[in-house]
Amino acid sequence: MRIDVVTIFPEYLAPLELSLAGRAREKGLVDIRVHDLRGWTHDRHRTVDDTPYGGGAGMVMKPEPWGEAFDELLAEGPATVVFTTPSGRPFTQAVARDLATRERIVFACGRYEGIDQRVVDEVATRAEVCEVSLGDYVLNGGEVAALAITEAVVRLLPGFMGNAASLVEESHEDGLLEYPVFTKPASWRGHDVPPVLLSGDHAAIAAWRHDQAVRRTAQRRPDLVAASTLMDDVEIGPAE
Ligand code: 6GU
Repeated sequence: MRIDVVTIFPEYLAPLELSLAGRAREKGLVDIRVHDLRGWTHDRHRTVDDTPYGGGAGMVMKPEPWGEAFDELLAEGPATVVFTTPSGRPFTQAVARDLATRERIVFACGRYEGIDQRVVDEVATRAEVCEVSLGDYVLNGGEVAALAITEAVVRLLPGFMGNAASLVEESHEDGLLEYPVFTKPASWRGHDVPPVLLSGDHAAIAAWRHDQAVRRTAQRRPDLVAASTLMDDVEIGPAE
């Protein structure tokens, strides 16, 4: 997979060189390229923003540098274009799984009050486009979202994870939050590991974990429970 990121803060994307995405890079699973939007400006001040038509607070990203950026990047081949914006569709594990199937993703990181809408509309005439939000809160720009989405997608690439089971058992892969986990010692500061986990009874452990996942999801994320198909015959009650 190839990932291009266009931003006015390329140094914000430095963590992609490290850890997770860095490992995938070394394995040759992903080719990540970060681009400075100002490289597609032509004025002395390398201007990327201007005042909004219709008035109002803040600045809007000008269309011309973005247009030239996409001309150059899309000339290198087709891509799915992700605009990171708080007014986008919520990013979920399902979106991550979809993006993980793509050959190439171009992230366009918005700043200020956003990018001139005509950029999104024009790019949509020549590429598959999605506007994606990390969640219902406001960040200063889409760079953190591009980082988060890249990390969620890259770890799903075939060959990234050693153990396939570890992917399936995670929070959100089955529509539930993950059950609580414990390690040694069995007793710590007066808190004991639930005895079933020491029982060696694998069926009982699996049943306990599923029940815990359902309870935790019901308490913290009732919105997920409503959507879950795994709720058959499970009663919701207090966790402890
Ligand atoms: Cl993608 N961008 C910005 N600026 N704020 C956000 C966001 C994105 N997702 C949630 N808040």
